Amino acid sequence: TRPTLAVVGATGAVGTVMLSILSQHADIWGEIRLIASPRSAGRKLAVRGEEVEVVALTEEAFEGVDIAMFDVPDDVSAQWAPIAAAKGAVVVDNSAAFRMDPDVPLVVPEVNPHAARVRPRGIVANPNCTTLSMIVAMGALHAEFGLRELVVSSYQAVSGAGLAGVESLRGQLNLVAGTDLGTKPGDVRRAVGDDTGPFREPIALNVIPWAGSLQDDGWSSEELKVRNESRKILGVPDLRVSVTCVRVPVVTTHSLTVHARFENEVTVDHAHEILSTAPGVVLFDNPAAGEFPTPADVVGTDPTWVGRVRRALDDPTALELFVCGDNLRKGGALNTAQIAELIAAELS
Ligand code: 2RA
Repeated sequence: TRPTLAVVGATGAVGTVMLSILSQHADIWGEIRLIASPRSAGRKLAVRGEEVEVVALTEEAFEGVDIAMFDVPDDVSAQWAPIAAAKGAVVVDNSAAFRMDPDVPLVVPEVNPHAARVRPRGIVANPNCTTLSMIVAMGALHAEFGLRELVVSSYQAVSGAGLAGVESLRGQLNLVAGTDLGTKPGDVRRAVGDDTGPFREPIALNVIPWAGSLQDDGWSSEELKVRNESRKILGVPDLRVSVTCVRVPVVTTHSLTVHARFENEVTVDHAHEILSTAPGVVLFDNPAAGEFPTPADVVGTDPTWVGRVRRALDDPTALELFVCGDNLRKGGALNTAQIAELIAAELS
């Protein structure tokens, strides 16, 4: 019999993309049960061409579930993922609640698929969307060259902050469209008003050097996630990682500039060879022809796109790259679905 899948958080930004991915991928599932907060229970959502009624998150909702995907806030996962696991489901969790738990594997199927097999808590974690937007490309380069250090800046889309982030950008763009705003200090802020939604500053006509919550010594939680998760996924606990996270007025698709330093000298040709054959990666790198990835073209696609590959002028062991990945697809729903498919193949 085919496994029963539960999608917990089916109505959110990632949940919505998940339902479309489940409708596009090979249909390996028996029942697909949609679970959400009691507020959304009773809503009907389309998956695999059928309307399915959303049920409320309760212990009974996990009855008979083989694999449960969670895309809910950290505290909801922390409470409910162990309940689902105790009911016998393998949980694939997309919150930060378990990512750094040594008894929970953190899995990217192109990079460390084997890790998904060892899951003492019955939980497998899905990385943060910012880590995921570059890690498939970095994993391929690491396997060939041995990564020593990453220096990263992110250009993160507003949907990383959920539907509220998207609404906020759209609302603000309406307020500034057709004006000459953006020419005097504070003019955008005054036009947009105090309600900047999930962001600390106006996001229309602006960039914000902040994502996540404040941690020690001025770091943001998002920056520490990229560092800690990259180390765990690549299996390099002492990898040197420095990250600055920046929010930009893009709806969906995170971009990152990466300075990657390796054990030995590297060449652009060799890096091109690796990136053009790595599963899940598209090399799009011909600046003479105007070819490099941008979020406007990458959104809605599955792979990690890489362009602007250069060898660092002052360090023959380092590469500079520009990477784009759809934060709701590979950055969230797609990677979760790929992990669930790996586990389903193992269970069957
Ligand atoms: C963001 N990475 O883009 C976060 C969400 N998980 O805000």
